[in-house]
Amino acid sequence: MADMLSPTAAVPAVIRRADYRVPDWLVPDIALDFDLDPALTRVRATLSVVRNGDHDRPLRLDGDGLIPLEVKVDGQVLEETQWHLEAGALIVALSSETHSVETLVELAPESNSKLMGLYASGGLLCTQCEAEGFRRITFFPDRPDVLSRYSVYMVADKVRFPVLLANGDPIEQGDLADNRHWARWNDPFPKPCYLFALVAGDLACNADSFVTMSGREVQLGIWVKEVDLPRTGHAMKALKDSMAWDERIYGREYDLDVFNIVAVADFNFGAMENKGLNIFNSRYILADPETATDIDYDGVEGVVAHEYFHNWSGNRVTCRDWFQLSLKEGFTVFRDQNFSADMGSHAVKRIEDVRILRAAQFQEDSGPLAHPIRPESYMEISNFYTATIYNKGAEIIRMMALMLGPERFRAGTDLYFDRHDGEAATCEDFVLAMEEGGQIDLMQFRRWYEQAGTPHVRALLSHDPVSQSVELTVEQMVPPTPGQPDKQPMAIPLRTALFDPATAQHHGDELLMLTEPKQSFTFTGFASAPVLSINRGFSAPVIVETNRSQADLAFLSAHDDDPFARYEAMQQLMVNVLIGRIAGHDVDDAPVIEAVRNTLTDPVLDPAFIAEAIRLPSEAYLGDQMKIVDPDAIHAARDALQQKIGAELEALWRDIHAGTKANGFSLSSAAKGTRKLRNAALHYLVASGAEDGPAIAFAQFGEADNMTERQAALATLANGTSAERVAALDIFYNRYSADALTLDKWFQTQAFAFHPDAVEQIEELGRHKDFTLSNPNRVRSLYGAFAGNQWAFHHKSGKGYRLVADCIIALDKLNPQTAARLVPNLGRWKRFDETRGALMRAELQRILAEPGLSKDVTEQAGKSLE
Ligand code: B3K
Ligand code: ZN
Repeated sequence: MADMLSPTAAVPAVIRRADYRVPDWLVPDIALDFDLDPALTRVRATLSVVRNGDHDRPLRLDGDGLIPLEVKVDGQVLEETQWHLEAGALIVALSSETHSVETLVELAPESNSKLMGLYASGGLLCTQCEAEGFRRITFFPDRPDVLSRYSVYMVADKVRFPVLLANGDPIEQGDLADNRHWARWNDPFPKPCYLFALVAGDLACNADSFVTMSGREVQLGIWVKEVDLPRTGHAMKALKDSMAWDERIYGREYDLDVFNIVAVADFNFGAMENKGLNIFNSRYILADPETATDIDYDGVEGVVAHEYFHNWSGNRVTCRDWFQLSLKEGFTVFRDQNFSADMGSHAVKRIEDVRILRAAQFQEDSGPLAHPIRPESYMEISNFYTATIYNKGAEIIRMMALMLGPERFRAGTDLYFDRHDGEAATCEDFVLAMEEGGQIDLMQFRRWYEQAGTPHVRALLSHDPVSQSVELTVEQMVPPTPGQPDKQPMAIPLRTALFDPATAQHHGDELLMLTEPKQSFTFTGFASAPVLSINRGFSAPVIVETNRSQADLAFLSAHDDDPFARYEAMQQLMVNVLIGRIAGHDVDDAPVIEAVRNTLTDPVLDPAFIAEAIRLPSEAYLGDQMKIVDPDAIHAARDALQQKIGAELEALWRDIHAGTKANGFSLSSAAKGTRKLRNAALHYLVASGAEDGPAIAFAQFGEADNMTERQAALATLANGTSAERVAALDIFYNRYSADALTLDKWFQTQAFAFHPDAVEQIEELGRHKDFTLSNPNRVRSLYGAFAGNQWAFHHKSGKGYRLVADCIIALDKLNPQTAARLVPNLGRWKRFDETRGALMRAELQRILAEPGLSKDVTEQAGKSLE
């Protein structure tokens, strides 16, 4: 990697999992004293430190950009010769087994554009510490296996910062002279410093309470700006539902007397599970029908649940080191996915989750940044909050839950929580608890933690009419990934059923365990050839290839009783037509059109499922099926099929659209499903080319009483070049420009749109007066969305690549973490033709040549070039 970098760039150090050592010093207690002010905050920290083991190594307290104004040991001020700084860390030699160490530093939160540590957002002061932000607040051993009890004292101006919050329980507060006031909070649960949080600001509270299963009353608060208070109801409901769900499903009760959530406008990701004081990106708290789509509502519910669930899977049991990140993230995603499924539709939730996995994680797993869910090394841990750690991590837990069944899985999680409560644990600890509590051998299964890459499974069914038996031959192959050229076979659980085409019945669902490179399974009692339904429910995160005909897939798309498999059959039917045509074959699209018609007219299907099933695979997913992605051919083929489905079934689309006109807003699953189907119908109707398409979309845009329908109509119009497009975008802007989250949708809808001048439009939007690099949501809405618009981003001129690279370079100077998130889009150059590949590489090299590039972007761009 060194030779990829410009001669001046420093190569960031590599941290390896194998190098783990227990901490030299522990910190059982810490007292923090904050004198808060956006321009100049003083932080005094008093640490009780205890030598851990028999060694004479000095105390090393991590720091990032901190200058110690004072260092005391056991109350005595040290001379400057008695301590020194090493790579930002404070090094102090200590003679005894225990000491009290005190430091004083000054911070300028208002100039903290990285949004890590203590920073200012919209008049608030707030913190973000995971993964390594605490070292930007005070000197401390910033690693998750150092657990401390925190006592926090804060002083601030009472007018600007009337509310002072921190982790744990409020102890006392009082007034001071000069309009200042103070508050003290204590957190009785020892925690790693990445879970520290404080917030100071002028906030209003949606206050509620929850009685836990043991009868304790917990005070709940969602803190937002006064004007946003009416938009917090959904988040509060989600919080209470999550608390009840975790008691019911996992037997886990909340432990403190208060639970607070604060919404902030400037946040690097979704939310943060700080103990007793979650801090959220406001987009995952605020929702009302005027501004939030159903997807936004579901996002609020899912993220509130996710952060709440971390109280056990993450906080009570935390991670020993950052290589174990999936221990808390994979498990917690699995928990939030199941919660959301229980709150709505299991079938639709599974389809949505698999779509996300395929779009984000499968791409990652087949590119230069592929890594196992428990990585072996990293340069910057912020780069490892990935779809692999989160979403593939959740799939690994899901497979264990499937193999064990609900009771044994629960026995495993009970053992895990009980055994490791209050500890910093490892992925291996989790697997051991599953083995012991669930009575299963997971020796081979552990490879899912070690090997990167999405396994390919080839399943071929052959029927012998004489013996009336079928043989299913299954082969697996795990592709090479960076640093892992050769792979061992995985343990892959495949839920399978064989359908009798005459009766559309099967003899039960079987869990086949694939453990060898190649295996055969024989089934008897089949006079005629059955149809194979495999990887039902997406039981394993693998790519399955079969020898099923279009007729088999059409059959399954109409009859499979596993909703995921039914959806999957439909998708595969569509993929086969599109990929065949892109390869120049004359593939008949009649089975697709018939399957869509049958699905639309099946009286027993749920509208939300129908809307999922009839959707064409995304351009990116089609690209993933090709060795070399051809964005233009994909776009043309998909557009043509969409137009054909639209035109051939035009009457049906019109009927559905007219018959689903909303009658008052509701968040019931039925109402949400109806809106989803209505929007899909509108989409196909406009795609059909019907002359009145844009007018119908424009009418929906104007008449809708909710953002789900309004935004979908806007998105549909944004794809074309109609006069209605311009009018709708203007109306939307004028109506919502004062609301940042809704204005993000205006940027995002245009960034996702298929428009002939997409790249120029993005360029112009980047210069818009409402665009800013200092708000991560805005950056993601424009450049993040655009980079996901395969056809536009991969414009053969390379203009799209240049735009995103320009953004990365400019943003890196302000906020490296968010800048680095954009880099992987440029990294899949091996999958594109030589011209595009060379253009992408050139942009990566241009980025790497930037002087002063962050460790975050250096790691991502460097690895992407390998
Ligand atoms: N644990 C945080 C993510 C922190 C990301 C730091 N780069 C939110 C979550 O996963 O719940
Ligand atoms: Zn999480």
